[in-house]
Amino acid sequence: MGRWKYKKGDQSLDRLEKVGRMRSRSKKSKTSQSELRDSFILPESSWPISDQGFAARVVEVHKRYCFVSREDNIGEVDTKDVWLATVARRYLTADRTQRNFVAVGDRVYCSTAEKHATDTKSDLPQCVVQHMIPRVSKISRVDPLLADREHVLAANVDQLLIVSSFLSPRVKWGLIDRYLVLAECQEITPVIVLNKLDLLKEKGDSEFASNCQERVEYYRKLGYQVFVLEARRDDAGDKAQLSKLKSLLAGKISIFSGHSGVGKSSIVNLFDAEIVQEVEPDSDIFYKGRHTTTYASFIKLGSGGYVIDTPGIRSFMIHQEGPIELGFGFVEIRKYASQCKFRECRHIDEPGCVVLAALADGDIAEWRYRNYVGILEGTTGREGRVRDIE
Ligand SMILES: Nc1nc2c(ncn2[C@@H]2O[C@H](COP(=O)(O)OP(=O)(O)OP(=O)(O)O)[C@@H](O)[C@H]2O)c(=O)[nH]1
Ligand SMILES: [Mg+2]
Ligand SMILES: [Zn+2]
Repeated sequence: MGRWKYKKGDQSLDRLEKVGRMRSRSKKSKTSQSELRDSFILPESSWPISDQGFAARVVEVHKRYCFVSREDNIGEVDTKDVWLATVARRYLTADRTQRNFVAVGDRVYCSTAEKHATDTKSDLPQCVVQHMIPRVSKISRVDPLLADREHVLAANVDQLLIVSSFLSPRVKWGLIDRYLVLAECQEITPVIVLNKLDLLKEKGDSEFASNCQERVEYYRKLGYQVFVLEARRDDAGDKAQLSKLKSLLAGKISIFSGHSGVGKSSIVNLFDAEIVQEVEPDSDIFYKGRHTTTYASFIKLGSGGYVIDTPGIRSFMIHQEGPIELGFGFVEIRKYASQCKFRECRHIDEPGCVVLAALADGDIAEWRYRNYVGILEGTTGREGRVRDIE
């Protein structure tokens, strides 16, 4: 459920979209669809100057509408000032390669709308999204509903917090690696957070525990920040780590992403979130697979900075197609890839492959290499399907 009340069963927004579609269709010959799309994305310097307009951040996205909050000229978002927004009708038929027009974190230009214009029962003030600033970065995946469409989960973020739990649910290292590839390619700083240390201590067998320890050290050696937390406890297990993470979040926009039930909302709540995030109430050790957070939302932290708490994702297929981008996303492969005999080397069985030599020497961990191959083969497989990897 969203954070702001919007009465279910109110058909006005659906109607609005249909009307928009009909009107735009009749004008289609005058303005091509791609021109339409291009005119939606406009740098701030080209925004129309109007008393009725204001700059805002998208703070929550629903199927037919979104919520935005005003942003001042130094980038402060007043997350208590919430508006119900719809995208301007003229864009609704534009060519879509993406699931949504806007994503959480998008910076938009809105014009105020008369209440009766959208005719909703919401008490919130209403506005229309007229333009969007080109995105600086985006976190996106292949849309699980339509494979050739992109689903942008969030835009304009500075940091990606990759959250996993050791157990309940069990950590998926392959998912962490996919997120790392995305962060490397988008030039977003990744931060790895491993939660539920208490469960690892209580329930994890020694082999699993030492395996986890080894991987944490390997990521740290690669230069990644790794935090190990117990978010259920007030002191999160380790005060020093918590205050370090707090200072890392201050002054930035960070997205928390990962599977459902790993403790994303619990961690957000440790940082004095302006709006307390709902957490799976049954803190039973066995996780039941319920999604507690259902919409990504943009939250101001009392301790400084903004975070985007997201619902747990079931699948995360990335867009990186070929070995060059993928090899770039694995930093230790990137280090060697330029020395391979062939520029297009996939580092599978090519002669003169320096990556394979580094693997044989133990410079590249086998499990990381396996994840690289898993992603590569998954995305280039004959059936064109993306296989999930562990
Ligand atoms: N044992 C243990 N449980 C934890 C810890 N952190 C969070 N939990 C529990 O794990 C469950 C899931 O936590 P949430 O914060 O709702 O997880 P989430 O990642 O936000 O889940 P979604 O919103 O569904 O994506 C809750 O019952 C928490 O109390 C921890 O460090 N140890
Ligand atoms: Mg949550
Ligand atoms: Zn190679």
